[in-house]
Amino acid sequence: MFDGLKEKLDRFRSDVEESADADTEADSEAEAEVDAESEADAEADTDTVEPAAAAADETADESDDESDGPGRLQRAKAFATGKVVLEEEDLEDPLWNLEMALLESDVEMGVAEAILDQIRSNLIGETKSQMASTGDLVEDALRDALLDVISVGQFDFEERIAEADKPVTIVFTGVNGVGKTTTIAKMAKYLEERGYSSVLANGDTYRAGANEQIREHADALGKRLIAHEQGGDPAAVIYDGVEYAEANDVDVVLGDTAGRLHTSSDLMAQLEKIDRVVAPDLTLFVDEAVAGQDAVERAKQFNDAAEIDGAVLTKADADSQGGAAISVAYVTGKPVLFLGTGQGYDDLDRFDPEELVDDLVG
Ligand SMILES: Nc1nc2c(ncn2[C@@H]2O[C@H](COP(=O)(O)OP(=O)(O)O)[C@@H](O)[C@H]2O)c(=O)[nH]1
Ligand SMILES: [Mg+2]
Repeated sequence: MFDGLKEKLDRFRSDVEESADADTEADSEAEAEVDAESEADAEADTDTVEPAAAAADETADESDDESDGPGRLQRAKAFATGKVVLEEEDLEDPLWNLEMALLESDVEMGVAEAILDQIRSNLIGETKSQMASTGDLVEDALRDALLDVISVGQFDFEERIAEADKPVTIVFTGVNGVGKTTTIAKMAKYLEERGYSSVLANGDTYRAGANEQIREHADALGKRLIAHEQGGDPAAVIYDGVEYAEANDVDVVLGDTAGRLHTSSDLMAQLEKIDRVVAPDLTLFVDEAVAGQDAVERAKQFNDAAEIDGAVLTKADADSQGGAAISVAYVTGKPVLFLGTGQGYDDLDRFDPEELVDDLVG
């Protein structure tokens, strides 16, 4: 998952390290001048985190590169006192490369800019009282910046379900083929494992074969399915699902919808009607992680038409870019709550921003 993005983020780290090291080498040729810049380089040049007192000696002793010598010692002393770490010029090229890499990974433009701004303000002129390697500093800055954009709007889904009046109605929206019906089946299993009963309601009355498809899942999972004839009113089906749940003490109603083009005003009118008739507790937008920018754009449009509470990104198992996973929350203000990671019923993972960032940067 997101391996391509991981590589690109790692490249940023080595870019900054290299650019800081290149500075140091240039300085060591004119080693009489130990100025603020080389102080920064000395700190940036050391890869290990060591106690302050030992740092000056050890860095000089252990290093076997061409910058050994008095100049290096002086810089190491500067390093030990913990001064300015990195300068804007050290970061210019790496940041440019990072921006290109993020855009290539389908990270939305505004999101990429937010990430860069955050990294810039974290790294440039940063004074550290404790020593850390350039790599560590870059890693921390990346981590903070990513977490900031990824965790927008996060809430505890399970807590929300636990605290809501029952039945809780969850409606799934999104275009055709992205994995709504599969996600509903996975969600029924997910809820069952946490002690919640559920009923499926097939609001996809549009597509031929939709009833049969969701019925297969319902049968496999031992869940009740509420369905009407093809061409029926989706709001009425989900409404019936809620009535069934109320009458039978079922905890959660999982409402499917037809996935047609987000540009279809017809469909959007349908979602509005569902909103009015059923007043769902949660509306979850489903799209494919692999769709990248398109998924981000659709999330925005669906959220505008029938306000969503969160998103599920499916097919993350096939996505190496990660652009949608990084961008959707920042762009819509609504959190990504789950990732679909395969076709099995167990392949639904709670989206945990910290875990994802650890995975991407760690
Ligand atoms: N690899 C993978 N395939 C998925 C995932 N979620 C759904 N699919 C597949 O995507 C296809 C379309 O899914 P479906 O639920 O019918 O989409 P819907 O039209 O939005 O209801 C099916 O073949 C699913 O098995 C996922 O997380 N990973
Ligand atoms: Mg479907």
